[in-house]
Amino acid sequence: MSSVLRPPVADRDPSPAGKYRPISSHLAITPPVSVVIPAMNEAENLPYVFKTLPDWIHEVVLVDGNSTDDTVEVARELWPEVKVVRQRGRGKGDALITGFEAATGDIIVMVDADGSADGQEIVSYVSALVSGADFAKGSRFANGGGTDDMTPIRKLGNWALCTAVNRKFGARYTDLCYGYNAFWRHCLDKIDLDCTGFEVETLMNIRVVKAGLKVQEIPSHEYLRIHGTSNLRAVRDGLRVLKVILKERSNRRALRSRRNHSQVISSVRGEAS
Ligand SMILES: Nc1nc2c(ncn2[C@@H]2O[C@H](COP(=O)(O)OP(=O)(O)OP(=O)(O)O)[C@@H](O)[C@H]2O)c(=O)[nH]1
Ligand SMILES: [Mg+2]
Repeated sequence: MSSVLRPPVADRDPSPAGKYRPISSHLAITPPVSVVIPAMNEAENLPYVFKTLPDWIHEVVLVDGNSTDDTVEVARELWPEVKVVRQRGRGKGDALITGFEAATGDIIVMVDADGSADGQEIVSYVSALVSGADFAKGSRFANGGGTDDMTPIRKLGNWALCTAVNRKFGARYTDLCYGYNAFWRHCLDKIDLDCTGFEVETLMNIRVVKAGLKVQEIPSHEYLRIHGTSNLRAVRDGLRVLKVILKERSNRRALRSRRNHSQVISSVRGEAS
């Protein structure tokens, strides 16, 4: 089966936080980087996922969705220092929120466990963050990105939902429902995630815009899931995404009218005094 990909700490430079670590031929960074991987029955795919992770990352947090296969054992075999956490509830959103809480790095990268993401791209995400972005958002439709995995109908759905988010929230996204993203830990305080399912990426993408964070899209290539079947149900999950968009929009309207209302009250008070 799998063999150890990560040498034990004693055999490598532990690269303590605060010290510069080279992450490419022309870039060295100090912030520790955590990779959060939601995984539900992905034992067969994990060797491909871990194989591409760069060795300069600080920690890997694997969030197990009560897998009934050897997901946890395989992860431990491949990456002996992996931090395994079990999610409390159900769904990818719940898993990611659990993983973000467990991660200790200043930078957090979210990577799917189905073998569709190339860990070598992490350097592009991290480079964008250390160059000033708050949120590095993967895009399969930005120049240089691509997908082997999406059917035409899913592309159409993603495009329609992405257009709705751009119109309603003033974003300029080329992709919406994609699981490969990275961000500084401080973003979590501003986006306050509260969802359970596949709508999680959409919620993040909306809330980072609402919070006025600096978002940079990173061209990314999505490969085919290697083994197993997708957990995503296009219609069910598409509707969940749409519901989140509408809810975030009405929250925004309610906030705006509360603000206008309090401005009116304070100007009336000002005139009266
Ligand atoms: N822990 C946990 N992980 C999950 C859950 N649902 C999905 N995942 C993981 O989230 C990642 C993305 O799920 P996929 O089933 O590949 O869905 P997708 O990438 O949106 O869809 P495809 O493009 O068809 O693969 C994978 O690593 C899954 O194992 C869950 O309920 N709990
Ligand atoms: Mg997938």
